[in-house]
Parts: sequence; structure tokens; C-alpha cells
Amino acid sequence: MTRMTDPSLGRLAVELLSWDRLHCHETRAETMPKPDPFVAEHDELTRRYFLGLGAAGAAALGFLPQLGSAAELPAELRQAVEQLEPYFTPPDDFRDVSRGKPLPHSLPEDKKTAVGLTRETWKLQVVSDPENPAKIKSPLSGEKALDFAGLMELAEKHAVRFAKVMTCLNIGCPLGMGIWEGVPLREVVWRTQPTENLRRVFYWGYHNDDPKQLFQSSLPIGRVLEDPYGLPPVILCYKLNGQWLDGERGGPVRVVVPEHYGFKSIKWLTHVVLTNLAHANDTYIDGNNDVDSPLKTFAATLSLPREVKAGGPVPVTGYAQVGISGLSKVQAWIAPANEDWPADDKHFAKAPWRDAAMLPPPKRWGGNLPEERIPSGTLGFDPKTGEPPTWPMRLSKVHWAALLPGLSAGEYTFRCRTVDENGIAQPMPRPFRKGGHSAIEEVHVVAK
Ligand SMILES: Nc1nc2c(c(=O)[nH]1)N[C@H]1C(S)=C(S)[C@@H](COP(=O)(O)O)O[C@H]1N2
Ligand SMILES: [Mo]
Repeated sequence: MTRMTDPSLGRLAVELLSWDRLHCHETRAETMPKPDPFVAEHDELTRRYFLGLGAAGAAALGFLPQLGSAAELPAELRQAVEQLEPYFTPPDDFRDVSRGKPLPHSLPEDKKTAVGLTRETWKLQVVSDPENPAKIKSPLSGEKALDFAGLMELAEKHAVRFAKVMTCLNIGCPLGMGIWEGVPLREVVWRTQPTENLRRVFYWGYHNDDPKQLFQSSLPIGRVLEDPYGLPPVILCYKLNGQWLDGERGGPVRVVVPEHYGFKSIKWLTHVVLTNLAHANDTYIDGNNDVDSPLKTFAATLSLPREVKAGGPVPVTGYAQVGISGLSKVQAWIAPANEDWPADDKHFAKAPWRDAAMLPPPKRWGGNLPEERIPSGTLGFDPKTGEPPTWPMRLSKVHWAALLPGLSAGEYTFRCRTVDENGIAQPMPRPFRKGGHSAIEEVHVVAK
């Protein structure tokens, strides 16, 4: 296989990065809770809570223990929590970073029909790489190419559904959180009857028949055939949040790789190539990215007033992405903005971090799920109760909240971080930006 190089990719990555920073912050500013006379009154719960804090100084943070239910929150925080984004993202609200001129999902219906971008006309070729052939007995091509009806036949027996956050490696905040349904990719690989010399799987989608627009990805065959403990399979996905996968999200069929950043989840899938080549050929390599770096665990704020009244409590909410190593806690810390910090502690490991409250599974899941219900059989959810037995779920998101006690007038820097299931705090253990975002977020807060 030749590796396509698109000279614009590096620039695109930079553009996305700056756009993202702005966009994330704009979004957060919009969702900042409006002042409400109701929150000015401290109820009994809040008073007890503040009393329990002890004298840790003006810059100290007060936090709640692990929450059983959002109803346990003090009133000041409850309002901010009620205004949080829905847990699952309605498919239309995903942020779109698709490439293509024109964007494949914007093509007129007759063109979509002609090029296989409808469920009626979709076709998938699964063949051997002519340059580094894998030995297979029965390629799925020509007459034998897989169509949507064939995929649905496989789905009857093999369909899986799982929750996963879709995050771009180049962008700091997730694009959306969904329940993805599909057929394990290995089912179609096995249909080709491979016998030997199969080390990797390359795959790409419709790209206006223009080699310069090709966007491709790859996986080791081992990952396709076997799921590492606790991970869902790599799927040929045709539904999101219980509805047919729409064109913008990569429909009729896309790949979804549970533990990876978005670039491995190829949209408008048309080709799967079985190769004996041993190394990755992902388009994202061309942006100097680390394509073997699965989802990281990190925390970010969603609402935090930039200007607060001195002495008043400050509600903060946020989310954490739960990466491959899980999440044990979210922590926060607010410090005077001009505070010097030892240069040999650049990750603030010695700061007086306090635990924030991780929110329990929401009462309403959002995401425009049919009948507002988690599709039955979704991995990670109890089939009887519809509730997740372990929380937070790996490869997904969890919301958190904290109430900062009154600050004296001045400027502050608020920081939040995660600690993963191995006890490792952000931005470790994989601090390099080209393997995904994990920098500790800093927000400037002024108390007046
Ligand atoms: N065919 C194709 N697939 C693609 C892309 C693309 O441009 N073309 N972009 C990838 C990237 S970089 C990301 S982050 C995800 C985004 O998925 P989403 O649009 O569903 O949020 O799609 C991936 N799949
Ligand atoms: Mo991406």
C-alpha cells in the first residue's frame, strides 16, 4: 500500500487545536449558571458543609465526598449540576470534524445512492493487499462484496452495543458521547477465510474518488480478532444512540474502535484490506501524531464563573474522560494566580488537591435515545435495571462538581485533574500532546 501524504494535514491539526481551545471555552461560558436569588440563601446542608471544612486559608477548597445521589448536593451546586449537558449527546449535536470536498454527507441523495452512501446501495470490499498479500481464500469483492442486508444478517447473531466517547486526538474536548452499535469487524475478516501472512488490517471510506482525500486507518490483526480484557470489539457500526447512523456521523457504516481516538473510527467505510505489512499506515501519522496512543484519562471544567463575588461560594462543574486506565478520582485546586511554584514540580504533584464529587449515573441519559432508554443489551448496563453496575464506565465520560468556599478579593488559577485506576495523576502517564490531550486545565478566576 502506498501511504498518502496530504501536505495540508499539519496545518489542519494546528487550526483544529486553536479552534478547539476557543470553542471549548465559549461553550463553557454559555453554560455558566445564571445568578439566582435562590442560591444566595445557604441552606442547612451547605452551612454544615462549610463548618466541616476547617481553617485551610482563603484559597482552600471545600469538596464533597463521593456522592450517592445528586440530591445530596448543597443548593448552590445543585443548580449548576441541573444545567449540565446531557450525558449522551444527541447525534445532531456531535461536533463535526469530517474532511472532504465536498463533505460526503453533504452530497445530493442521487449521488449518495450512486456511490454507495445509502443503506440500499452500500458495499464493503474485504480483500488482500496486492503489495503485501495476506493469504485469504475468499475475498469479499465484486459479486461477493458485503452489502447492508448481509451486514444485518450478521447483526442478528453478533450485534454489540457499547458506550464510548468520540474524541479527536488533535482536539482537547470530546466531540460527543454515544452508544455505538455494530457487528464485530472480525466476523467479516473470518468470512474471507484467511490462512496466513495476515498481520494488519487497513481500512478507509468514500473520499470522492480522489486519492488526495483518502483518510485511512489501521489496526493489528490481533486487536481485531481478540478483545483485550474488558474492552468491546472493534465494530462495523450502523447505529448511534439506537438510531441508524446518519451521514454526518459516517453512515451508513463506519468503523468504531472502542479504546482509540476518533481517527481510527473511519466513516463511510468502503474498503478493508488484509495485509502482511506489519506497521501502521494511518493518515493521522502525517500530522506527527502517535497513532498507538489510546484514550487518556483527563478532567476539564464545564461551568466556572470567571468573575465571582468575594466571600461567596463558587459552584464548579466539569467532566472527566475515562481513558484506558480508568478513573479513580477527580481533584481540584485553586491558588492565587501569582503564586510561585517550584520548577521541579511542573505537574503540581505537591499541590493541596482536594477530591471533587463524581456524579452518579444520571436519572435521564439524554442523547435522543428511543423512549429515553438505554438500548437493551448495551455492554456495561445491567439488562434488568438498565443501570451500569460499575461507575464511571471506562472509555466514556463522567460529570463532577465541587463547591469552592468564599475567596478573598484577588486573582486565582483554578486547576482540575484526574487520578486513574493505577493511581497516576494527570498529565501522566502519557504526557505527550501528540498522543492525545491530557494537560492540566487552568482557568483564571477573579474574585471581586
Ligand atoms: N472517512 C473519514 N473518516 C473519518 C474522518 C474523516 O475525515 N474521513 N475523520 C476522523 C477523525 S480525525 C475523527 S476525530 C472522527 C470524528 O468522528 P465524528 O465526526 O463522528 O465525531 O472521525 C474519523 N473518521
Ligand atoms: Mo480527529
